Amino acid sequence: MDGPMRVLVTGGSGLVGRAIERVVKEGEGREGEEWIFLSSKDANLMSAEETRSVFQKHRPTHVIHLAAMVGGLFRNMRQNLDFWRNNVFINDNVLQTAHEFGVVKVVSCLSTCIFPDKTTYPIDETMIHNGPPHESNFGYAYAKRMIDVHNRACCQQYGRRYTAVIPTNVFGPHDNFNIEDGHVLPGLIHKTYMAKKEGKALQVWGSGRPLRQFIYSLDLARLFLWVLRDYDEVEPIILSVGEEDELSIKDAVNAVVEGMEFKGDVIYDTSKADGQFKKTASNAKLRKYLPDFKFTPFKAAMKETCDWFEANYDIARK
Ligand code: NAP
Ligand code: GFB
Repeated sequence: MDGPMRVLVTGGSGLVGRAIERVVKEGEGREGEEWIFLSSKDANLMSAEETRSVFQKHRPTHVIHLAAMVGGLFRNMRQNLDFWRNNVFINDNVLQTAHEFGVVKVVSCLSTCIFPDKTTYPIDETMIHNGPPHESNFGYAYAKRMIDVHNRACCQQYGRRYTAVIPTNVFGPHDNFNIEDGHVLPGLIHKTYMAKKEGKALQVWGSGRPLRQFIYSLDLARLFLWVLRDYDEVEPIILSVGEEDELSIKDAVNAVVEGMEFKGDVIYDTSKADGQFKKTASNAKLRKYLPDFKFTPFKAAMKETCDWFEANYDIARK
């Protein structure tokens, strides 16, 4: 990329946005780059008018588009229509407005949970549209898939080189630790914190058997900067640890128990849903580009996240 970049990060106040802000501030930012991190208070991106005015104000050359209605399995099961509509509005406003304001590049976000439920493994980037997603989050999944459709259509009609990344489950500081709406790791960390405080057992939802790959938010942030600067395909790229790093939910529970130094009982409530059993994704495409990228070891990342939550309990989203 030549010339100074003025990067607008939508969803800048969230889990991934805060991680990008930290790595930029701690040295990954470059001379002449300007970074603007938005929250919904700066603009409700479901409104075309508010989207235009925030683009008018900042005149970005590049956009990292993170803003979305986001949630764990249980919130998705409750609100498939909201996840569909809200994310379609946000995504169309941001991508269309970026094009109209001449933004050079937009990097948007899909997710490994949007792939077909009935599929062969490992999943790779070519399989996004090869069948319906899992029933639990089809609203969110289809809305995310439309980003890829939008990027391909905008490239064909206007030559725009807008692209998207496909992160696996993300965790880290500044996550949404709300037990009902959040993802599994922040939910378990919050529940373990309460169980310790109240001297009660830790209630895990589901059987603990499903399998997941988890990426630390700070590792994802470093990969986002590489995609923004050096990844030139319109085709999306999976950003995930390898298949060999896949864990069961039970393994994740044990890591949370260790990270929180919890000594109480752990109970599995199998009346609660398990969701997708697995969504094993290949990171071979990423490894082709970055064979030497080092992920933070899971237990170290978990310890940092647990320590962050305990130190920031009062201000954490929960
Ligand atoms: P998050 O912590 O829930 O943050 C969501 C961000 O979007 C916040 O900054 C929020 O602003 C903003 N936002 C939500 N609705 C908005 C609206 N109507 N107008 C403007 N801004 C709005 O989410 P995250 O986990 O960082 O996810 C970031 C991206 O990664 C999303 O696109 C998500 O789909 C994707 N992703 C996440 C995961 C994961 O496991 N977390 C996995 C794969 C992909 P406020 O702070 O003001 O509410
Ligand atoms: O992160 P999570 O909610 O979403 O993980 P998914 C759900 C898995 O963790 C299920 C188990 O197997 C749950 O039974 N689990 C155990 C818990 N205890 C808990 C708990 O306290 N809270 C939660 N939330 N789960 C999501 C998609 O799927 O993946 C979203 O629905 C999003 O759209 C996200 O893309 C990345 O990994 O199942």
